[in-house]
Amino acid sequence: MPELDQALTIEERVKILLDVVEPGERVLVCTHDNPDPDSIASAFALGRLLEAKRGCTFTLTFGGVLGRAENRTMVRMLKLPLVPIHRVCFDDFDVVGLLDTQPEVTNHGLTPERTAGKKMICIDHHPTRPLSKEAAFADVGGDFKTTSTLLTRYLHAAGVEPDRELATALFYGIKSDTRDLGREVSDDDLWAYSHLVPRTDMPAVSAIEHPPLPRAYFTVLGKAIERAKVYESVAVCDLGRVYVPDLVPEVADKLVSAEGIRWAIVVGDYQENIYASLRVGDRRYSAGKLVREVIKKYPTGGAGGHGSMAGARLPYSERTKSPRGRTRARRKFLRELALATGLSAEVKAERFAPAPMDDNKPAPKNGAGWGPKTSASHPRVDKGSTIARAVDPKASTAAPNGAPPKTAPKTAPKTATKAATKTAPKTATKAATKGAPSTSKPSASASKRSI
Ligand SMILES: [Mn+2]
Repeated sequence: MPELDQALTIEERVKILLDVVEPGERVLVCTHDNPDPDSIASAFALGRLLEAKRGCTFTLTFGGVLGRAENRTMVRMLKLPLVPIHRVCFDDFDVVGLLDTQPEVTNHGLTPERTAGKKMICIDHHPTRPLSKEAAFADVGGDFKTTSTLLTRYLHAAGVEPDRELATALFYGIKSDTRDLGREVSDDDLWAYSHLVPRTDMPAVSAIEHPPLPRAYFTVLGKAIERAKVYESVAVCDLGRVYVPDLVPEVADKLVSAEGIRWAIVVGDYQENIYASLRVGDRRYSAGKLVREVIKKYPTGGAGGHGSMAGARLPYSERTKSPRGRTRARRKFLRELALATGLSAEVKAERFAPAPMDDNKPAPKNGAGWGPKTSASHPRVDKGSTIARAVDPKASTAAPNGAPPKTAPKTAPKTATKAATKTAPKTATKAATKGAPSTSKPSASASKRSI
């Protein structure tokens, strides 16, 4: 089928979709690998839509790992009938649905061999891929910021009322994909969100958003904060091995939330692949475009994403199979992604997080509080490195030399000292509050490493 004309109304699209599926056909609906809430919710919705309008039976399947604690809680609480793809017998189905990704993107289990002779339905809000027009039905691209938005509109147009579980799943799909509508959204996204509010189980959403976290999660988080480096406004981190690939985007989300960070780029090692995740907190940039540009050099890799968030998966090659080779490959990829943001290779690395406070020393007088420390309260200052060196395993494992950088005295912000003196605060708390504005911009050079 040629690409669906985006000028078609939702009613017209639904009609075309329903014409593609025969009554009673068996449908396999598939998310992308390591699915996010948007993919899970929209896949479930397509199954329900075809069940209601065509009397189809459907199986909801996913590839990869259901990693994020939020997503696991979502599936458990809403009793979503997800089946791992390795348990699926493809001969049992006439129709395959692919949601929130497209056949050409390699982040899903619907390989051409598995889907040969079956009708493909693809619905995705990410930019159109040329091969999607070969699907029996493809509604891809468009102005929707989530696939759940499209499916909410489909259900509405078809007169199918979602039950509480489905409505909650779709609501959470939209909420999480748009970060509470905080990212650029279309009128359709707003409509779908408000349409779902009265149908949603809000206590369930709250429970999903605050799930119990495995203790191993904190280990990874600690490691991430320890390892992360900052080049100007670009935070990068090689997580090394992770227990679920979802930790890579999760850490990227955390890093990009830091003050003064525009880009967060995180890589991790999971089974035979490098997982990379990019976040950008500035609407003038597109993480999706950047990652697609970089992945072009790697024919075995795949990438997807849009404005503020994107990801890539790159299998290790024969040449990079050894543990050292894997590390080298990851850091090379990380470096390429970082440089693609426009960063100069000459920029020096800083620690992402300041060194922990020393309990035995008095709190710094300049009101640094929990913010970035000046060199005086920064006992660990690593040797200098540019991004070129940071990707060299030797350089990155270099022991901190413990000496303050030569530039240190310059960096004690004069205004901060003055402010602190002028206002003559008697208590440290006051100093912290008053002095805060002068430290809101991280005193970068303080933690910069000298060559
Ligand atoms: Mn999505």
